[in-house]
Amino acid sequence: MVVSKLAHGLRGVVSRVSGAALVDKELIRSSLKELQRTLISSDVNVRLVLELTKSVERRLSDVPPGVRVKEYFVKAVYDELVALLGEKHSPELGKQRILLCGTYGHGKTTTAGKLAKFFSKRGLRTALITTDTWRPAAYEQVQQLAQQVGVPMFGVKGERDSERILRAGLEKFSDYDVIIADSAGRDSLDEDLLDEIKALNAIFLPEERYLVLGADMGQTAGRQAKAFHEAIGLTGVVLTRVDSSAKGGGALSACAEAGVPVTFIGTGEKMEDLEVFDAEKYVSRLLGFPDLSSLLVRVKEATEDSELSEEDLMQRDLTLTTFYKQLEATKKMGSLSKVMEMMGLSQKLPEELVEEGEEKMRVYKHIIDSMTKYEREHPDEIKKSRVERIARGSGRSEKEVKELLKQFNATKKMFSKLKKGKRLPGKFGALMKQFKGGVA
Ligand SMILES: Nc1nc2c(ncn2[C@@H]2O[C@H](COP(=O)(O)OP(=O)(O)OP(=O)(O)O)[C@@H](O)[C@H]2O)c(=O)[nH]1
Ligand SMILES: [Mg+2]
Repeated sequence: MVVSKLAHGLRGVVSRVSGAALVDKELIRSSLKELQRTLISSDVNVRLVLELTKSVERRLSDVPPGVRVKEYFVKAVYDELVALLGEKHSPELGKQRILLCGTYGHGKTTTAGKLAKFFSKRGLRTALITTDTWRPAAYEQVQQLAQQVGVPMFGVKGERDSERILRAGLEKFSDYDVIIADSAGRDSLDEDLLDEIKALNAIFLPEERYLVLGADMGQTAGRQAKAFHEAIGLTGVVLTRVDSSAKGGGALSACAEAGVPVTFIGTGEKMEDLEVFDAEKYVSRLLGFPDLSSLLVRVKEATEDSELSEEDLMQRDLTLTTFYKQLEATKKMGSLSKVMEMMGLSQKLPEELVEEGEEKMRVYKHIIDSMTKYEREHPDEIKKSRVERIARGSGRSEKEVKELLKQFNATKKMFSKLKKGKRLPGKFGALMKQFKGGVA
């Protein structure tokens, strides 16, 4: 299996460090080199690899008390790999249309069958439409898959007009929950293919627009993802043949970089060989580290203990260390804005912060990770040259670093009002407690 080459390399690195009696600079240095070699051989872009190892190195200069360097190394490698490879997909289990596109032979039709099985198994009435007028026997292939997974299909043998087929299929399956449309591929990503997919997209108006890509594309997957994304606004990539390509790491990281999330991965030729993509699970499996999850929890708790106390939250000045915690807590509480509004502070609330959601938080976290401890505690001192360095280190733009600082300052202002609110009696006092509870 393909992942195993990457897994093998990663496990080697992690077990060498975690099994060492003494973790010194030399061991870290050589382990990071090995990590680089492993990722590059999985076709991860060299720049991303260098950023990743630099990040791990940087974090090791700031190991929280109570955590051993080797544990922190494993945790840092885990975190950085998760950030590199993408996110977690949560498929909508409701009424939807899904359009599959891509060049020849990457697994569109197979994926159409797999997805049909996935959704129908979850109790949704699912149907397949084949609009492929190019591949000989495309109709029969879909017919066979549909039969295998037990869903109806629609296609018109001999019809050359894919748009007409799609319209008729839509009519036929108008009362179905999930309609999956397979499309024709081409040798390469050309105008003809993009025009056809744009036309189908305009008729179908699908909620999900997935590009199907083989993992053997490696980092070139990013280029295709971008091109299709520009054409029809992809909502995701389905990465196939993750089971048989050594370049899965490259393809996953390239899609994440291109800003198109990997939603499902294909892990074999059979209809059940489809997984919802979850970067954390995927990386845990790659690392295969015994007891990884308890190590992660322990390091997380120790880190939180050392970084965050109630005092930090309410009495001391807000720092970037506590800021990130608040972003997370705000999300957990659901609607900070409601609480704030009741306290008459709604004008001051940096709404975007709450709304822009997870992606922003991931970016912010990445940027904050690239700061030194001193910078996190003294954000006012982050001036031009530090902004430049942090941007370089985190692989984000200077604009984003500045934006984070701006958001931080806005929150800091709001926070000082909140602190005053602590003295408010009755209802407001209770609200404050609630806020504190959410944060702590
Ligand atoms: N090992 C493995 N093989 C896969 C996977 N997905 C698809 N395949 C195989 O890849 C080959 C091509 O799959 P298709 O689904 O026909 O590809 P397509 O994109 O529809 O091809 P065209 O219609 O010709 O453009 C078939 O042999 C599939 O069995 C996967 O996740 N793992
Ligand atoms: Mg096909």
